[in-house]
Amino acid sequence: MLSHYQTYSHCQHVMWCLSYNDYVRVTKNKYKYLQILLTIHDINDHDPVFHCKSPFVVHISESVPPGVEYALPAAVDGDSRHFAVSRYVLGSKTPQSSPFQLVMRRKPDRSVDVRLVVDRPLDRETTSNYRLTLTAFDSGSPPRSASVQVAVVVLDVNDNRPTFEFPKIGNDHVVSFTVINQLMSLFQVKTP
Ligand SMILES: [Ca+2]
Ligand SMILES: [Ca+2]
Ligand SMILES: [Ca+2]
Repeated sequence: MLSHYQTYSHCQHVMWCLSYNDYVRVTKNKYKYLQILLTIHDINDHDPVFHCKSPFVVHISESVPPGVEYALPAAVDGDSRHFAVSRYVLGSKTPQSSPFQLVMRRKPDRSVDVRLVVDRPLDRETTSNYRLTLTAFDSGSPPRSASVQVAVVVLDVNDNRPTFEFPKIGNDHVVSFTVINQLMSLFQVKTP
């Protein structure tokens, strides 16, 4: 009878290792130590998943200088490390070219830090929001993927002076000048 066993998870490419250890009776007075190691190999049967609302909204002031970073959501994957998320791609649905870059850093605990980096100066008066798509790919062949929408809202700062707008000269003004000219003519006639 095998009554003692141990389990190990995520041993490199193996999802589960089960080790059975026990003594089995061979003859009436003879026992033999038996160890059975079962390994269950992983396959890429899970998609990456983003556990956040879509769109994921990021507010960025138009005054931030290039280089400033903002945290983006990371995807999780139920498979072993061999088939987990390995890369991210940032796409843009905004007609204007995206002023953002994507940076991915592996942390000591093997989790990933995904960051949106401001690559060029922003101007709210030119573009006040950006619609981006963050896609996570795992290491399978072919890779499985998941996407989340990222909405960047550019916040206003007081970076514009007040300016005067001069009215265009249209028909109304032509009429006014005409009336003034007529009045001045009359005045000149009546003046001795
Ligand atoms: Ca996977
Ligand atoms: Ca501006
Ligand atoms: Ca502004």
